[in-house]
Amino acid sequence: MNITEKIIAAHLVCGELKAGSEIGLRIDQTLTQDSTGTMAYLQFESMGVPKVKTELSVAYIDHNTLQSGFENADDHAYIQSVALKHGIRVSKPGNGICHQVHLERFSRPGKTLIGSDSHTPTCGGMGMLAIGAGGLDVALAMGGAPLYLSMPRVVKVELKGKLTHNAAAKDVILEVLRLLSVKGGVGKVMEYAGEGVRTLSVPERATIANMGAELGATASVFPSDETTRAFLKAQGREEDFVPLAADADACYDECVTVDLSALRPLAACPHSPDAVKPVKALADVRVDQVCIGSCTNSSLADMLKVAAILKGKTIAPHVSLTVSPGSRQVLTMLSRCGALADIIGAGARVLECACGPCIGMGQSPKTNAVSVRTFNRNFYARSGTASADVYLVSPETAAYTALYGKLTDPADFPQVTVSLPQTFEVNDNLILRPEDHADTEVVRGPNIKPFPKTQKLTKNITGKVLIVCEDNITTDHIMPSNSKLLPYRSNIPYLADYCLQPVDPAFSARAKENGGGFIVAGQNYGQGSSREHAALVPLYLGIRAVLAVSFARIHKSNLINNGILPLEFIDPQDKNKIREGDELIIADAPSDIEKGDTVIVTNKTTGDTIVTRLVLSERLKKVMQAGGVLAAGKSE
Ligand code: MIC
Ligand code: SF4
Repeated sequence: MNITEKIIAAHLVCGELKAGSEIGLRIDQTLTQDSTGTMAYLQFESMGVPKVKTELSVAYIDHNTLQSGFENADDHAYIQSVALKHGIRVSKPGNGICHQVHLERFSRPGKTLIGSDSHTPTCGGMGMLAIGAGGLDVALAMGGAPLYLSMPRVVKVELKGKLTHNAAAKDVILEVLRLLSVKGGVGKVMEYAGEGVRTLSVPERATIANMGAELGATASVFPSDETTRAFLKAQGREEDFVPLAADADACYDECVTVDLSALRPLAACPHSPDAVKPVKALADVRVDQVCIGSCTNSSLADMLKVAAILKGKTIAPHVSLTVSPGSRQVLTMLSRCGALADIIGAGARVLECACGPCIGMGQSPKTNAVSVRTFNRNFYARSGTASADVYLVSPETAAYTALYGKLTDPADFPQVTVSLPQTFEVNDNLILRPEDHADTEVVRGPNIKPFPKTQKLTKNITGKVLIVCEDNITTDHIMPSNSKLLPYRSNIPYLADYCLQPVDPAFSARAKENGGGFIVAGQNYGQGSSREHAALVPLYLGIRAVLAVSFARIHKSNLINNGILPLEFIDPQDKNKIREGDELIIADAPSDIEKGDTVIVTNKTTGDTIVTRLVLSERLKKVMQAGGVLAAGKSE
């Protein structure tokens, strides 16, 4: 068996290890963060489970940390209280980004983790099967339910050789993105193997696993070896170590090879993580802003490299440089060893240990700016400035770029090497334990509104096509997030006015005028974030079905969980038979679903009949018929 199969086999509750068939997995650990957490906990509360049934559940507060009104602080107070009451640990704001802190303090080889954040696979760097999911799936797992998913295909990513020329872990995953694209990983687990794995530290492996999310992959997994043991030992948790490797004769569904020695620094160009070019080819691009941090590249090793490059120098006069260490552990150690002073000395603006600019929580660049970031997503408008061009690079490239004021290839400079400490400084005093807070009462501020009610699937679903979108629409398009909107993550009626705004600012008004309708889209609809809001807001606006050429995994299950039909064109050309404003009828979805894998849609305006695909397991058929997973649970 390969590693993926081993972990799945050890957690299998139902189904078989046959690619594409539905499996149920026992979930050992869960994590939530605050921007998806409020909804996840409202849903969890509605299930009436007194205490979580997982081995470990942690609620992180790391996204909505700009408190420019009462809303975010209200949400923090709600999350802290509801989590402690139900047996969940709380990582307070300031303690760090969920994925970085989870890697340091809680990740364990061979365990399963799901999180209400698409970058949960970061802990795959520790040999966990770590999967991003919608808040509702995480709520269900906290209540003891398995996570259901299609048995993924397993792709072996064979790493050869060793990184040189200041190429970094970030360049490895950018290379995989260049090879496979943002939809290349859908339905797959990327399993890393080969002699090159041994040359990578755990944080480097985590960087690669993190951006597997950008491939659309279900998860990314590394072996657990002596490097893993050393990292756990340095975190004071050697007892959590177990070795994990693929059998010598393990089989894989696909294979990709990356020669680390041949890699040179890369950059993802605007506006997609797979628009990858060599940094050298971009050397004339003048840069206004450089941002270093995010769950992809904010480890101690990343920050030490940045400090080594910046030491004794000054950033270019036209550049604004921000640095956000990934956790309080990283920040503390940077400050103790003096590296923080080198970063500050060069002119960096040091931000708190949180997601910050990665999710548009401040630091939006100026009009038409070029912003170079060590983050994982450069989707259109995500920085908060729609006219800005965002490039994604390694910390090494970012640091040199900040110094020279234009995209700068670190391969032209001496190799930067840093070594990880034998022991990390551990201080978990910002992680609250439920056993110490037994009498917590749930605090609910006025910003917290109930989540919208789903509808049972009915015959004769009719309505207008409200929008026809292109390929690769992200959840950042469907439900934009920035410092102005994130405070309303627990207020769906408010957010509804911004649905699909970057694609068409009139969409929401049109949906309201027509009392709902349909969305039509191309390939990979809903890629990116796990935010369930990208389903809850359309639900609130009366969207009953989305017709697309294909869907991203998490978004598709968020739609099903909330009773919205995700219908795939069997013939992608059928998309061209539908125009905005056309009237569609789905005459009998309940019996179409009962009978098989297709749903018939009629375009009343043109007279065309369009056969769409909807492949559902027996369990999901019940969910769809009932109008979502909570409704299905109640009707059992
Ligand atoms: C993101 O990187 O897009 C986020 C913000 O972390 C999201 C979660 C959210 O929208 O709250 C994600 O990746 O799932
Ligand atoms: Fe936070 Fe950015 Fe990572 Fe999402 S991708 S969890 S916003 S740091």
